[in-house]
Amino acid sequence: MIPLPRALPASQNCECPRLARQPSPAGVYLEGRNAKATYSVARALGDRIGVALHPAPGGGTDRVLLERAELPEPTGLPQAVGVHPSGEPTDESYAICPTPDGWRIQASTEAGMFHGLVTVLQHQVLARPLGHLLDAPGVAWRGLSLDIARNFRSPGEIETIIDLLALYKMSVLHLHLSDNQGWRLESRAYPNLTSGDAHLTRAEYRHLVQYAAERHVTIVPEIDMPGHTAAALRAYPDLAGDIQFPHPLIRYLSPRVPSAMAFARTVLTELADLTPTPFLHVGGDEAFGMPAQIFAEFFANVIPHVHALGKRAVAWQEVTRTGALSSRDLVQLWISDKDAFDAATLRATTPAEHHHLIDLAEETFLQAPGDARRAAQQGAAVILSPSSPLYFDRRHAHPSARSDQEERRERVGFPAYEPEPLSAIHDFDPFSHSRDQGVVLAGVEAALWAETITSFEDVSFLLLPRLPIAAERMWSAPAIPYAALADRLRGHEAMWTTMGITEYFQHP
Ligand code: TNX
Repeated sequence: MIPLPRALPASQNCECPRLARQPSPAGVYLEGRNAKATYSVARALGDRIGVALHPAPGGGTDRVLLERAELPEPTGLPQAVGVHPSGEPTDESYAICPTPDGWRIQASTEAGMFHGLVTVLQHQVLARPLGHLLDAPGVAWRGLSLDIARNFRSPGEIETIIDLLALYKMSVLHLHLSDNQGWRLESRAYPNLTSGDAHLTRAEYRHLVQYAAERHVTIVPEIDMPGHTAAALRAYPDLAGDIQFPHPLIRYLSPRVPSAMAFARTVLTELADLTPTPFLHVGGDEAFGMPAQIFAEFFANVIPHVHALGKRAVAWQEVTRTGALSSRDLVQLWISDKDAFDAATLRATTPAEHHHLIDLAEETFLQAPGDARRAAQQGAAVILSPSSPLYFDRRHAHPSARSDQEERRERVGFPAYEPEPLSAIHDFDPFSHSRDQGVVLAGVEAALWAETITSFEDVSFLLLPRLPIAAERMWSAPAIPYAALADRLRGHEAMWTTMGITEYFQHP
């Protein structure tokens, strides 16, 4: 099972029988007085991975009894570290106890009951005996950031990704909704943003928020500003005012252009109206060529606006340089030493007309080493997304076991990143990483950027089997040798295939 439960063996005073029951191929029967909502969602997830979940009363065996109750004994596991995306501390723990005719799942919250059911569903596919266990996550914010701006993903494809997140007990889908290449969420006030381009309608976005919430996944939407906004400036050229940008490839929203500021505030207001949960991601990365003072003015306006909407901001690490964030907000750290911006090499390999652009980019990257310290000083907890090893838009280092995947392996992944093996993700430890950085941990997010992606198959090839490996580290499951994990991953391929995912990296 992935993630591996954190406290497996029954404790001494547990009344659970010391047996481990074999899952039945015919599926399981769900009972529980208030389990109706959980039942329909879990059945839908079961259907996706090929497990039949029947309503009670059913057969005499293979009954799963869902019980909302305080756990019968302390799990011995500390409360998850970090910030839950609901904004409230949330108990996600559950216990499973084998009974004469099946299993009993106990949890004090819907989220815990759902995780328990997912555990049972996975066991049905893996056909391994399931005994007594206690389980709870080690980190509250367990996320995947998905770039649907560079290459759009349909609602159905996003649902599949949400199902994968639910299957691996992750809690956040961060949707990168806008960038230079496209704006992917319908706006009422600014309809030209999406005209002619593939995008989510407001109704589709609302549906996805609901679909995710039912699976205990929170969508954290991102409108990336003030850089990465060329798509908005193409749709509404007036937003540029009379700003003289320092390079033809540089565009940003300036707080000194009134229409640009009205735009930023309005699209965030619309986003807040569509999003019932507390966090809105406001971007803030790579605003190349934007004078520091003007960048700071932008966020001095935008962050209080987010707060006035009743929301909390998440921002890329560059925003720590503005002083606009408060302790309610979260900072996402992404720049790894390993992928340091190498201005010298870039200058040597790019035409001279772009050298000024490289200088401007270098200016923002040179400040990166101070961002974590600034986040800590501002009392903002951080989401760890170090590009190494958590950016999944990185080529796989090892050849695929299937030679017909080699073309894809060479093509997909950001070319500037050195390819990495799957074991690099398995070696990532959020707790030691946050200690090294001297920050307060909010959570962990992997990220899949889409510059090199042209299809859902490209997505699944970069995502699997990396996602379950990362999920296991986010859950803080006991670390086992990588070889054993690689073995366990094999058993999951059947679930992905049943879900209709045909292209996952066939790790050697
Ligand atoms: C950096 S991560 C970016 C993205 C790119 C990504 C490629 C971040 C905040 N900005 O715009 O897509 O690198 O991996």
